[in-house]
Amino acid sequence: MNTDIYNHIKSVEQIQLQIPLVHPFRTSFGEQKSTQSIIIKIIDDAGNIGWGETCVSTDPGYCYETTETAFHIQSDFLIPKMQKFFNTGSEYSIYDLLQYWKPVRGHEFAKGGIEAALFSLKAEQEGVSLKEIYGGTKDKIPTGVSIGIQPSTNALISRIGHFLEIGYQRIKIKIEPGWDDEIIAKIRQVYGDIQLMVDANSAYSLSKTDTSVLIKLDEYKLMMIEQPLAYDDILDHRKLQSMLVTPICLDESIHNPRVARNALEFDCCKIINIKPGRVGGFYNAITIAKDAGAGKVWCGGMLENGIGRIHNLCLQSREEFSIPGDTSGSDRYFEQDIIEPHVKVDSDGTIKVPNGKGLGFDVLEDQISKCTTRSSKYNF
Ligand code: OSB
Ligand code: MG
Repeated sequence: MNTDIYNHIKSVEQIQLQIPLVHPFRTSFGEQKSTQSIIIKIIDDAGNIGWGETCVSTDPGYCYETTETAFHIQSDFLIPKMQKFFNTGSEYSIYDLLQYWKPVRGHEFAKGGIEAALFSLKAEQEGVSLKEIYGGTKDKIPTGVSIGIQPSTNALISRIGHFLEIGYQRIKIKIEPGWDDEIIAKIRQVYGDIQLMVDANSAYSLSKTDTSVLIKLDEYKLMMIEQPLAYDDILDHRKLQSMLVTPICLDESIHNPRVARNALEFDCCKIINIKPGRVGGFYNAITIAKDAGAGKVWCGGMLENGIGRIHNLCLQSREEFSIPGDTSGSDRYFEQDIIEPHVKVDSDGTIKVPNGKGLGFDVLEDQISKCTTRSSKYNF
């Protein structure tokens, strides 16, 4: 994969946003009413602009990184290193920058947001689409929706109905002990054999009670169970996978191509949810997809705004992404997105991948200003 950057970087900006969600999003680890991600804006000497999103949350419920830690790691370590990198050499590549960042361990989301902005900048520099940069070929991608834990079974049933009516091809529901077996039975009873999967966000253990519930779920022919066990485990998942027919999909546990390879090779899971931010960016996301192959990966989400969403769409236009992902339309998340037009799901449950230069959408800087809670700019 070519990752060359052609011009000198003039400035890098971190823009922290707060955007209200149209519907609170509840999972087994907590509830979210707004998103607070950090947009990265990079400008080169020729005036090209690259955009990326650091899609972290304010609470360390999903992973240890938060908006605060990502802001800190970027401003105190990643951006100064980047400045040095771009001021020392005369030829630059994103891949080489990733190597230069190696002394900063972990903090994949912090790295991923900056890296995404560089890929978007690269597309502008070359005058091609981000889709082309990511090696995408498809013009549209099949998609699904991730539905949080609801106040009642009826509320969940009607919410699923709403999304099926729009056309979403696959429904993912969040589960936790006590909100699992019975509601899944009800969904199957009402909606028959729709493409259905569940995400536990690490709410279960290998206890007798929990494993008996998870084994019982085989009955419902789910596409997969996402991250049933601990966020930092792969070996207990291997034990669990050997007890289940339903494929396990790992999300929280996978932070880089090596762990992804280990998890598949040692049967700890059959499928991997690729969130580019969680694996340190798009270079790693594409490496994982290539290593695993079609049908073994799909693209998850972190309630991204339009900028992160376009990057995810372009990634999914690669051939490996045949399983519908979690990239939903802008209106599923926000009243007003920060790009124009909004991302829209067509009635066949697909989203068109932009073909235009760069992101292929307009970034609404006025809207970004309205949602900004903090920003820092660094001149190189
Ligand atoms: O576990 O996949 C998850 C959102 C925030 C944090 C974790 C997860 C999610 C989702 C929503 O499931 C995906 C999306 O619609 O962007
Ligand atoms: Mg998940």
